[in-house]
Amino acid sequence: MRPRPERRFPVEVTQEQVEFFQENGYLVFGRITTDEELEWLAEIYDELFTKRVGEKEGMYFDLGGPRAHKGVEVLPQVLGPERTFPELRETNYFKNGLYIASKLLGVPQEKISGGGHMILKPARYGRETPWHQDEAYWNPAALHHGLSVWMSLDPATLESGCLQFIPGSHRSEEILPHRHIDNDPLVHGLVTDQVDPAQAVPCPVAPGEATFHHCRALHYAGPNRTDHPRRAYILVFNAPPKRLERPMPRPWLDEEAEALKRLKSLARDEA
Ligand SMILES: O=C(O)CCC(=O)C(=O)O
Repeated sequence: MRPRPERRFPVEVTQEQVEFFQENGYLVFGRITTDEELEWLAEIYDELFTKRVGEKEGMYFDLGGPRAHKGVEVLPQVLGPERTFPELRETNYFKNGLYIASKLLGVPQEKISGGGHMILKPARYGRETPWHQDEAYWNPAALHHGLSVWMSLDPATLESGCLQFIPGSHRSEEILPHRHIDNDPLVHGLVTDQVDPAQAVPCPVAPGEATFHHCRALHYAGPNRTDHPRRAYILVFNAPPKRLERPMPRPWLDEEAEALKRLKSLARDEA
């Protein structure tokens, strides 16, 4: 891999942007890195997906269901790309993302931990990412104060699957009930039915522009109906979570753990 381009791309955050995020649970920030860095990131991105890096350890899988489209993946995801490419933590994208996250969350950068994942919507058949709250995937024994930074390496439009948000949904007291995509507990992707899509605000972005969303904000991305892939690189930044005396129930996580256990014991019996 060629060396990381080093030119810095300084950003600032206005009080207006902080207030918009706190009120609405999302923010379209705009440009967050340089063209050179974007090109370099695209090479890394394509290598990770072509080689299906991390598949054996469960760090590469299809979020949209196992081989749902004629034997090919519809929503492949790479978790923790910085394990393979540690330089990803040195990028404008990562450093600016962390800086902006600290302003939006009102938490000093030193207290925030973060990492990345990548979701690819292949051209023409990339499946929708259904309505969900990110926190529904997370540890139920803690209260989370975090957000995601979402940057696309390609034009993200309504047709290719840009993010859409329900303004103010991050202020809900509870995590909404979720279920697994296709009601299959072995599909890692989650969906909630408690949403009014008429309230959705689509947020198209150009390559290298980013949106931010709170971990409880309801969001969605449509299928990719274009002839180009939609390559999203996402960073998740969290303040230290607060332990809860009574965990918030997340039965969908228990169902998934049970289904995986059953699958493993079946595989053992067959061996
Ligand atoms: O990229 C997508 O399709 C969905 C991304 C998402 O749900 C997230 O970043 O939380």
